Amino acid sequence: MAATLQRFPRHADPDAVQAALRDDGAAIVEGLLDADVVARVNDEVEAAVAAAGAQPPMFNPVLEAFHGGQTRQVAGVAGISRTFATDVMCAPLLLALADRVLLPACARYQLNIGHLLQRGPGAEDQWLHRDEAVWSDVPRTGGVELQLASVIAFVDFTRDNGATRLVPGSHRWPDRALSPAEQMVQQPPSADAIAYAEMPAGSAVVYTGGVIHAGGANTTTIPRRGAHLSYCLGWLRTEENNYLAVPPAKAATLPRQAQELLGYAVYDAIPRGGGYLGMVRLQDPVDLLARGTL
Ligand SMILES: O=C(O)CCC(=O)C(=O)O
Ligand SMILES: [Fe+2]
Repeated sequence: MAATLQRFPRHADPDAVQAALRDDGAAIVEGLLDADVVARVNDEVEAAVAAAGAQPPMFNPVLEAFHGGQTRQVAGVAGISRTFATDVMCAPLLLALADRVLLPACARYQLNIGHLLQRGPGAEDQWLHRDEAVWSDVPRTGGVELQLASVIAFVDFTRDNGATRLVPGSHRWPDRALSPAEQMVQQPPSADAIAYAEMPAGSAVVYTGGVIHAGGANTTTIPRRGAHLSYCLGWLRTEENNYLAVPPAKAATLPRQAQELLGYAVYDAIPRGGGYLGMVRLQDPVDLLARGTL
């Protein structure tokens, strides 16, 4: 018997989803996106997905191995698909969860990465990992979550076509306190500890950065198109350089909330007794963007 995750509708009480995140580290939100949003994103990314087959190798071959040779990757999706930047990245339930998970440890959170991952036929199981390992040098201090992540289905996710695999409760395992390198040599989770995020297109599996998970093997002929969308504390370096992925001229065409999430807003922790990060010419860049003077 495989492990399971709690499932919620899009209009669920965010507190209830947060409770599931606290217990299991992960939860499924069915119907997070309307069918027309799914269709528009699919349309807007199509050319980039087609071009992804001919991309130069990644800067570090380990990353090719991490996603596997059959996976088409498109980074910077917020700069490619306006619908992704507005309706997906700013989805109210995702932000309500980010408020709850991340604001206790920051004055503002930000987009960490918006990454399309199309696991093609023949893709093998991805390595099980914790996403927070990217910040391997941040000391693990009790209870502070660095990240709220999601994988959003842009086709139906099934166990056979590569649905994300997650290990509920693994955010509470003691090995989380080890360095990422030490975690790699721990005993892998047993098969029955793994839950499969089977869900219809437009649904998402949401999880915190300490949960062990990975993409699944695709034994079908259908490419599994998903988006890895995650937010992190506003004082961390982001996985993707979002200012370059969505440069000012493009960011200026987006709503202010999207600009803020992309990192254009100053990080102002002065009311919390701290300082500020990310100003330009002594101003808040998001205001300069609004005035057309960035
Ligand atoms: O593609 C998936 O289902 C998971 C991807 C993932 O875990 C990652 O990119 O960190
Ligand atoms: Fe991951």
